[in-house]
Amino acid sequence: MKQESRNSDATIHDADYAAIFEGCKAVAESRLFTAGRRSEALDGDWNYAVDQYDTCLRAGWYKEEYSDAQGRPLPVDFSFDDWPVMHLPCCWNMAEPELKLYEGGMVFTRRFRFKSKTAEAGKERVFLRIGAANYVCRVFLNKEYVGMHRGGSTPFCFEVTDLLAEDNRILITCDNTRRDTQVPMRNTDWFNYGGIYRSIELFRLPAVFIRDFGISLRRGSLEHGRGMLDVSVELSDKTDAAAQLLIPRLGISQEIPVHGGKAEISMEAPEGLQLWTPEDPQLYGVTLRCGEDSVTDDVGFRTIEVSGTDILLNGKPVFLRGVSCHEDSERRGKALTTEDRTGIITIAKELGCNFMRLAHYPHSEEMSRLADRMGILLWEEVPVYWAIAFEDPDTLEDASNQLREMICRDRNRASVIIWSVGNENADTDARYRFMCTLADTARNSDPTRPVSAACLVNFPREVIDDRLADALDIIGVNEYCGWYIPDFSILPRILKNSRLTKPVIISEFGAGAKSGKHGNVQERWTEEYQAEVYRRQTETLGGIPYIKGMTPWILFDFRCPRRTSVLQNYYNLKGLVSADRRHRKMAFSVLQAFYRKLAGSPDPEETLHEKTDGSDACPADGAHENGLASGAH
Ligand code: GCB
Repeated sequence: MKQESRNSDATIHDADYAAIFEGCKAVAESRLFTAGRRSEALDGDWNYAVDQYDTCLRAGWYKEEYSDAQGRPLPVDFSFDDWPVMHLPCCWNMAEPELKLYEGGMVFTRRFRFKSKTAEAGKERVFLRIGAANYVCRVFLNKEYVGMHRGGSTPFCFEVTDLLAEDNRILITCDNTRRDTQVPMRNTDWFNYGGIYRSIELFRLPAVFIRDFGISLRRGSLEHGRGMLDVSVELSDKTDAAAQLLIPRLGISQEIPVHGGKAEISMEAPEGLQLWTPEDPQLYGVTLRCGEDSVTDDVGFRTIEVSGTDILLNGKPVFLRGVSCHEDSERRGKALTTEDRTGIITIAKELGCNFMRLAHYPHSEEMSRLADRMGILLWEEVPVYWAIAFEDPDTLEDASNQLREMICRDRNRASVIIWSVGNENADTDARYRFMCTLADTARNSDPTRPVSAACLVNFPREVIDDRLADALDIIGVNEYCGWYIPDFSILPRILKNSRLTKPVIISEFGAGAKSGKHGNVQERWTEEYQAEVYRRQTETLGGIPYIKGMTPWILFDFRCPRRTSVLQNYYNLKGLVSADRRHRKMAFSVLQAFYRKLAGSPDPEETLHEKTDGSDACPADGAHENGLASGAH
């Protein structure tokens, strides 16, 4: 038992100081449907202070106590308005040179004015939404604790109606300390950017509002005609109401009866519905009205399903010509601009892709909106990466919440076709249970999309036999034959030994190459070596009937603290394109030619030669006969 002491001081002695800030957790169920809603952004200049020792929480800075009960001035350790300024959203590592490698606690605060649009109490409800903050985030408004959120990549909301005044101070603590029980845990192969790096917004809503709204084309329904549209509605309160669904371009105006705050209806898709495909990404403006509330979204209609070893898009087999991608920019970290994201998809399309794997955590929702518009299929993933604390129930709850938050956020996006529940976890009993629970969670939250995960190969036995495959609809496989596994000849044997009855996506293969470094195909880190790995990989994988897609690692070089060799200079160099997005390495053309051939596009060789200028050229024919170098890198 803890011994009481007469002179203890909670601000310095209390080891459990954070316990009182664990309540009011924002979770997927407290989300808001925000599409088509107007918001008031709190983005902009915030005062900030590095708070390595969590003194803000320990000493209650948010209470702004400048004097004691008798009005005598107190010494204070903070000065909000005089603190330096940072423009949010951003990754703090990119904001100031001295924060480049900072991990830990940070306090952000600003003042803002807010004018209620109605004098009638209870008429207007106001919610704060933060697009993403890495990793533990706590919000205080006008000296009161509002709530907290765990997880670095998904949005979260709090109702702040009763705390708002005309003049407000908001204070947010954000802690990106890596911990073994978090998702991801301490060890990853990407940079742990800190900060509130997606928008901070206020939404004004009516007393009863639309919390969630889903609309999709039912899988399997195209076989029997025009397909069925499934619509679901969730209101903020358990009331009865009549909602109205409007899709003007399809002539739909449909009343939806809501009972106890929920509704689910199905209707036959109208004649003239044009299915969404990557080649023709048709989107329809969809509005849902209910009482005083209304939301609108741009939605594409398509089905995605698995049949035997096939992946069917709109009922037809599709090969997923993909590439993996991190959310990372040399200049902005994870806080990419619309232009950055559009540029990424444009380069993926130039590569011949119809598919991208957004690794290893939920990227901004803007990415899936752009993919909807630009026509690219997506794999979205939660950061259940490597050695998660699979035995820890709190870790499972955290992972499951991140998964639900991602699904709620993006389930109306036609581009998103796969939910991935993790990457490269060792096949233990605890991990099996943990991941099966996540697979079930994904299916319960969204029965319309297949579930996958990137599994490891059993190299000693030369077979893909991860037990998790049983729980997946599509098996993702990471293999680095030609790189971490120098002997390439093992790959055909693995593929032959693996008797897989589900579609497989080779979710990773690749090799490192320093942009502009040339040599022969046996010399690691040269573009020639990387191109040779791509040539051999595509030759081998292209001939395996159960392989229905691939997302080689990776589109761009990315920041990576584990990679300290002078050559890598804290970057992972497996990109097909340099980190500044300017230089396409030779392997880019190899994959591009392969994808063009698969897509039945004009002669890839010709295209290749058209583009060739010395540095982008492929090595001479027959180069691969030389084989790949062996030995560890
Ligand atoms: C992997 C991981 C990925 C790494 C990559 C590499 O298997 O899934 O996150 O970055 O290998 O480059 O080693």
